[in-house]
Amino acid sequence: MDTAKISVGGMSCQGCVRSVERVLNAQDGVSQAQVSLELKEASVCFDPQRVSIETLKAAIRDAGFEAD
Ligand code: 9UX
Repeated sequence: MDTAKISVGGMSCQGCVRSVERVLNAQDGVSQAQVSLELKEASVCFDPQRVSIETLKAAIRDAGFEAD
């Protein structure tokens, strides 16, 4: 498992945080995703054989947020 820190933009409240956590945790290959509103960052533990960071960023963007 690798851990990635992904900058997440566009989150205004804890509801947004839960939305981003939900989409990340639903991705194949993600074992655990936690999002901080204060840090504007997602911390994602994932299996790089099963999912790429680019795919995780695309999922965040599909949910209506920004990812870098
Ligand atoms: Mo909070 Mo985020 O009411 O779109 S869920 S602002």
